[in-house]
This record gives sequence, C-alpha cells and structure tokens, in this order.
Amino acid sequence: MTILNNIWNFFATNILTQPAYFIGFLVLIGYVLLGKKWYDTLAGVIKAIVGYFILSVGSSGLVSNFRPILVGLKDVFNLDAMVIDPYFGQNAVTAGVNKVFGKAFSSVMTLLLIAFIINIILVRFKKVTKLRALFTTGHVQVQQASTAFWLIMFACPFLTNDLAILAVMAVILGLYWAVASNLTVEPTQELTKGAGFCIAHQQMFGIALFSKIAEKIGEHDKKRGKQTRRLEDIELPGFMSIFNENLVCTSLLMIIFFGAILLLLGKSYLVKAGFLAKTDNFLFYILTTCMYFSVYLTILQLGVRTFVTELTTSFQGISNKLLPGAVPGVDCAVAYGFGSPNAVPIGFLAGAVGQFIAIVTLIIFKSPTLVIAGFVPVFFDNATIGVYANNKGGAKAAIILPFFAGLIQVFGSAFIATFVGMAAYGGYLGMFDWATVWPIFTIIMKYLGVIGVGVVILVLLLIPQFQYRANKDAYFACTEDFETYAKLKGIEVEEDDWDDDYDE
Ligand code: ASC
Repeated sequence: MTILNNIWNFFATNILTQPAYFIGFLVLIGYVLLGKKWYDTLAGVIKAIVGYFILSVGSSGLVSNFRPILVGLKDVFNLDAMVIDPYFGQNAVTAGVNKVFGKAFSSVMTLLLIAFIINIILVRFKKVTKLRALFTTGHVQVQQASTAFWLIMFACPFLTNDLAILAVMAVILGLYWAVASNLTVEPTQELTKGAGFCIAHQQMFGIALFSKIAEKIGEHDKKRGKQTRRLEDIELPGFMSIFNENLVCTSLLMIIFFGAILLLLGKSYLVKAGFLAKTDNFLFYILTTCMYFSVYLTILQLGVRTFVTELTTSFQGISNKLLPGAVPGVDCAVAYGFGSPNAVPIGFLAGAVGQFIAIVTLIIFKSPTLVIAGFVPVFFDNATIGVYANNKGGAKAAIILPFFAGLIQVFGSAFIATFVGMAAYGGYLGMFDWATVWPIFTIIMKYLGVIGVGVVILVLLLIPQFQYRANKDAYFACTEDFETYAKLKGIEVEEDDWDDDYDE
C-alpha cells in the first residue's frame, strides 16, 4: 500500500499537476496507442513539453511585467484590499482554512485524482452523459480544488465526515471540469477551424456565455444589413494601418495606456519600490516595460504552436482507443494562437477598464471588501473572452463583452469572498467562473443544504443534455468529424485551414 501511495504521490506531484509533463504524458500515451515509431514518439513528447515550457515563460513573463503597475496602484491609493488572483486565492485558503473550519486541506492531490477519474468516466460514457472533454491543466485544478474546498465547507457545514466532504467535492469538481470544458467545444472548434481541443481553464462558462451573446450581436448586425466586422477584417486607414500588425498594435496600446499609468506613478515611486534603478532612464524604462508585453505574447504564441499539433495529433490515439470522440481541454492561452491576435490586447484593455471602474465603484460605495486587480484574471480572462467574442460578434463584441466581464469579475469576487469570509485572508481566485457560477452554487448549497448539493449536481448533469438536444445532428460531429460539422453549420473552412499555419 505504501509503495502504491508513494507512486501515486510521485505521479500527482510531478506529472498530474504539472501541465507540461502531463501533456507530455498524454502525447506519449497517444502516440504509443497510434503505434508510432519510438523516435517519433520521443520527438513528439519533447516538443510537447518544451512547447508548454515556452508558453509558461510567456505567461509568467506577462505576469511579472505587469507587477509594477498593480503594486504601484495599490500603494499610491493606499489600498488595503483583497487581491483577485488564483495564486493569492490559493494562499488565502492555506492561511485561513484551518482557522475558519478547524480543518487543514491536506488531500488536494487525492481530490484531484478522484475528480479527474470522474471526468474520465463521464467522458467514457459520453453516449449517456454527452460529455466530450478531458481537463488537462493541473495547476488550475489545484487552485480550483482549494477554492472549492473553502466554498463547499462554508456552504455545507453538515459535512463533518472527511470522506463525505471528499466525495461531494470530487463529484462537483469532476462534473464542473467535464461540463464546463465541454461547453467550450463548439466555440473553440469554430475559432480554430477544427484543431481538436477545447478550453480547460477558469472562464469556461464565460467563454460559452459570451460566445452566445457575441453570436447574437453578429446576428443583429446581419438583420440590419451590416456585416460583422472582425478585428482581422478591419483595414485601418492612413497611419492607423500600423495597428493592423499585432506586434505594433500591442506595443502601442500598452505604451498609451500603461505608459500613462507608469508616468503617473512617477520615477521616484518606482525607484523606491525597487522596480528601476535611480540611474535608469525613466522614459526608456516605460518603453521597455510596455513593449515587453509584445515580447511575452510572441513567446506565448510560439509555445502554443510548438505543442498544440503534437497534443491534438497524438490525442487521436486516446480518442480512437480509450475515449471515443473526446478532445483535450487546454489552457486558455492556447486560444491566442488562433483568431485575431489583436483581440488579445483589446480584450485585456477593455476588461481592465471594466475592472478599474468596478473597483472605483466599490471604493465610492464604501464596500466592506475592496478589491485589487490581479493580473491573471484581468489579462487571461478578458483576453480570452476578447478572442472568442471577436470570432462570433466582431470588433464591437471584442470591446464590449470583456468590459462587462471585467465588471463582473470584481463585483462577483467581492461579494463571494465577503460572504464566505475569504476576503479577510487577502485573496480570492477571481476568475470569471469563480465570480459567477461558483458563487451561485455556493448560495444554492448554503440555503438548500443536502438538497442544494443534489440540485447543483443535477444542473451540471443536465447542461450537456440540453446542449445535445439543441444541436442533435452536429453535436458529436463537432469533435469527431469537423468537416461535416462545418457543413451543417455553414462555417467556411478553407482546405487545410489551420494545417498550413501549424504544420511545419
Ligand atoms: C491561471 C493561472 C495561471 C494562468 C495561466 C494562463 O489561471 O493560474 O498561471 O491562468 O494558466 O496561461
């Protein structure tokens, strides 16, 4: 037993919760099942792991690059507030859970394994469950398991037995992973023209919701005889044409918006806070900081290109032999390699404006909990929503919808973190689903008790059934035969649409 336990712990710590190695592991299994030669398999595994590392360099670079701005705004406005960010949220759980519930949360890994197995079983029985997606982003699963632990403990004080808590959490989390990532299948397949993956992150309900709203915006345009203009369709005239190019667009937008904030913070503050040396030139510091956004975004996209082809090709082994018709759910940043690259900075900026307005509103109305924007929600949620909104509803949707998402992230997080007492520990996860769907689950369970737990589970089980019924002919074709799906839906797919770009 101890040996098994050690093996399991080793696997959970080093592979299951480390997306790069987990994706490498899936590629290995997939290629072995496809009967690929050992050296092709080895090459694929290496490309998947290195590609994921490249993506991580890009995303953590973005996070650290933005630090001076967020820390500066907090210091200058002298805010003592809760940070909405997955990492701060996880720290808050660690710091507070024992004090609040008299229970340490030591079984994250066990929970992860059980919830993941539930995800696999749900997909294995897809004929009945209608679920098609497997969650593969372990770092996000760890953060979600911690937050879910707090929310469920708060909502269900009647769960006193450790086994009962574990069982309820594993079922709800496993279902959430399977159901929510399944909701992103159609929008993602349509965005990538059938690349064969979906999103497994923290704004999956958000992607589904905003894609639907964006579609309505597009249809509304059509009715009025206007064509939906996506960001990539807009050819800006004159000097504005330089914005058509992603590197230039991102750099200029960052210089205009965040350059202004850095300028307001002032050199002396930034020197005092240790972000630049006294001898450094302030203007060039601002330029470098802002243009590094483009650098990290470019790195991120390179990472995506390096591993996505390997993952989706090898996953055919898994979906042929083990999980028929399944697709892997991956990090939201993978979507930035598709659609219009300019939707990324635009979604980010619109979301940031929404978040800042929401924060000022909380200050004005003397909310008991004030919120500080964390980079991960403000960037990764809103850039993602921007990409999907643009694809369905054009430029207008790419600006308006992330703006509303920004408002919701702040208000929803301030509410739930105050309600459950996490705000006192300095952080909350803060991503879209955790500011909307999870607070609703928490309220249902808090006020309906055991019945509430049943209601949440039932609602989650019913969502894919409704999706299927609304779309019977095309539902499974979406993952199994995208060409047919595209024909049924009238989606234009140019021959080898994404192979051209993504096969070297
Ligand atoms: C998260 C989280 C991150 C980022 C990353 C985006 O939710 O914890 O580190 O988003 O996954 O690529």
